[in-house]
Amino acid sequence: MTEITYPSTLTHGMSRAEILNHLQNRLDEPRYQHCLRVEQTARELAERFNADVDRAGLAGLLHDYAKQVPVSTYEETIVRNGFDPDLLNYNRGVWHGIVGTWFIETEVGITDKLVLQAISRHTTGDPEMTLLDEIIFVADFIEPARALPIEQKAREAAATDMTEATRIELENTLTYLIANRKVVYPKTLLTYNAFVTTRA
Ligand code: DGI
Ligand code: FE
Ligand code: FE
Repeated sequence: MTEITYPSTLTHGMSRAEILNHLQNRLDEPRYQHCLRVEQTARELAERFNADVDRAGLAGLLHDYAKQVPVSTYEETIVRNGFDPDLLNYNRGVWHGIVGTWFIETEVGITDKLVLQAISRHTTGDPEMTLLDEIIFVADFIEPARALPIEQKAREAAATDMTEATRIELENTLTYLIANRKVVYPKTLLTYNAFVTTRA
């Protein structure tokens, strides 16, 4: 396998090795390995559907960069940087996408809007997802270590139809949240509604 490199237009000249260093500083080994698998899966999906392979790979690699940022750091970041205060009623599951991009911008220096948007949307989705957004959302769910039947079903859908794969994942997310009596972030529900009603 040839080594992955990213164009300096996306990374401001930072090498992939330096990005990996940043990730390793923020993540434990299992989560870091998950990010590497999502990078690879996102690149494969982007090739399959003619999306931007480098943006997909970079977003996949960094998507969980802020998954292990301490809760108190999140709370400070939300208050000090103009994020919706309602976010304080949620948790790292919701924060690490929407607020996580703040850490990726300030600590890793990634500024590409499409990469940051895909990362921002990777947990809750968005009623209007781009193909790149769907690729990151689904790659997270179907990376090779994901072995549940519902994950296999989404993997099969992603062979031909990213919107259907996204819909399967959204159904699973809502089912999981309700079955476990977890609070649903409004955007997660809005995304679900958009995909079950109006999307082809
Ligand atoms: O970060 P990963 O584990 O790889 O995957 P992810 O970014 O899809 O995060 C999944 C977690 O996020 C899972 O524990 C459920 C949680 N989550 C997603 N939507 C919501 C949510 N949690 C709450 N409370 N509300 C939501 O709407
Ligand atoms: Fe995540
Ligand atoms: Fe993830």
